[in-house]
Amino acid sequence: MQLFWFLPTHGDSRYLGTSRGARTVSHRYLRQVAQAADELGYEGVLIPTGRSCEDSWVVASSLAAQTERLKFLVAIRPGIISPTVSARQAATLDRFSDGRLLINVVTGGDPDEQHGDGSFLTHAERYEVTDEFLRIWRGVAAGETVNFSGKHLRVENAKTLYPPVQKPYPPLWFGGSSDAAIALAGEQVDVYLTWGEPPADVADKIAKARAAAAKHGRTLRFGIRLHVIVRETSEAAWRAADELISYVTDDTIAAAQKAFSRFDSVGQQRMAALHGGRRDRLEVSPNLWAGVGLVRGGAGTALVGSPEEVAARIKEYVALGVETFIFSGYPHLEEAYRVAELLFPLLPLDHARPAGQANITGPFGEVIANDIVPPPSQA
Ligand code: FMN
Repeated sequence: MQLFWFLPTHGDSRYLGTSRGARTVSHRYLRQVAQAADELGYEGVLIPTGRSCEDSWVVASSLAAQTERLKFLVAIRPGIISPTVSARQAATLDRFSDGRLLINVVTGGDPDEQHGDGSFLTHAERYEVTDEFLRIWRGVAAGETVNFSGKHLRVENAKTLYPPVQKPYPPLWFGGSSDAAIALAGEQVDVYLTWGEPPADVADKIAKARAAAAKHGRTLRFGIRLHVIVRETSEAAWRAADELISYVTDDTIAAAQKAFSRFDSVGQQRMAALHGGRRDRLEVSPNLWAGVGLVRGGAGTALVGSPEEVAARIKEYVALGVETFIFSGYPHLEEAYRVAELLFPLLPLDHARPAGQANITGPFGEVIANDIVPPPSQA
C-alpha cells in the first residue's frame, strides 16, 4: 500500500469554518508541506483543482523542482482545456520531473463553477466530453498522431513531439461516483478513487468499478481520499476532532449545505448524505467521522482514533482492494509529521525505508547523554 499527502492550495488552518488559527498559503508554505512529505517518505501529494484553489499546474511545476522523489497528482479538466494542449502540458511536466507526474481526471461537479469556466454542459454531456477527451489525450500522450471526430470534440493531426517519460503516459487516476463515471473508469483510467465512505459503500463501488473494467478485459487499481485525526490515545483523537469544528456555527453549516445542494456531483451528494448537516451523528461508521464535510466540499470524512485503531481501519479498506490512501490533516504541515510518526510504523508501506537500513540520522530521537541511542518506547 501507498500513502499520499495533500497540498492545501485552498487554505489551511487549525480550525474549520473560521479564520481563527488560519495561515497564509504562500508558495513558501506549500514548499514546506511538499518538502516535508518528500522527506518523510510519502509516495506523493494530491493537488486539488477548481476556482477555490491556486492553479494546480503552476503549483506542481514550481514544487517539482524543489522536491526529489515526491509524485504529484495533478488534475486535468476535460471540457475546460484542449486535450492536445493538456497532453503536451502533462508530457512536459513528466519530463521535467523525471516521471513524477500522476494525472487526476476531474469531470467537474459544480454547475456554477462550470459556467464560470465557460462550460454549460449537463452532467451526462460532461462525461461524454471526458470520454472523447481521454481518447485524444491518451493517443497524443502515447506519441501517436491523432485524428478524431466525435460528438463534442474534433482534432486533426494532433501530436506532441516531446513524449512523457512514463509509458505509455502518466497514469490516469479518476474519482466520480455516478454510473457514467464508473463506466468511463472501467474503459479508460488506471486508478479509481473514492472519497472516504464507510467500508460497505466502498466495497460496493469497487465491485461496480471492477465489473465495468471486466467488460473491457481490464483491471483497475483503487485509492481512497480521507482526512486523518490520529493521536496517541483514542480520547485525545476524538477531542481533537471536536476542537477542529469548535468554531463552526450552525449558520456556517447551513450556508455550506445550501452551496453543496446546487452540485450535480453524485460523489458530493453521497458525502453530504453521510451527516445530513447534523452535528449529532458524525461517527458514520466505526472511527469514521463526517465532521469535516459539514463545511468542506469534496473529501468530508476523517479516520479518528489511536494509531492502532486508525491502522486497523486502514487495513479494512486494504482488504477490500484499496492500495492508495490520500490523507490530510489540519494544519497540513504539522499533521504530515504526526501521521508519519504515528502511522507509518504500523502499515506495510511499499515506499517505507528498508528495515535495519544503516542511517546515522535516525530516526531514533535525540541522543541521550551524548552517547546512547534512545531505545524503543516501553508501552
Ligand atoms: N473535483 C474538482 O472539481 N476538483 C478536484 O480537485 C477534485 N478532486 C477529487 C479528488 C478525489 C479523490 C475524488 C474522488 C473526486 C475529486 N473531484 C474533484 C470530483 C470528481 O472529479 C468529479 O468531477 C465529481 O465527483 C463529479 O462526478 P460524479 O457525479 O460522477 O460523482
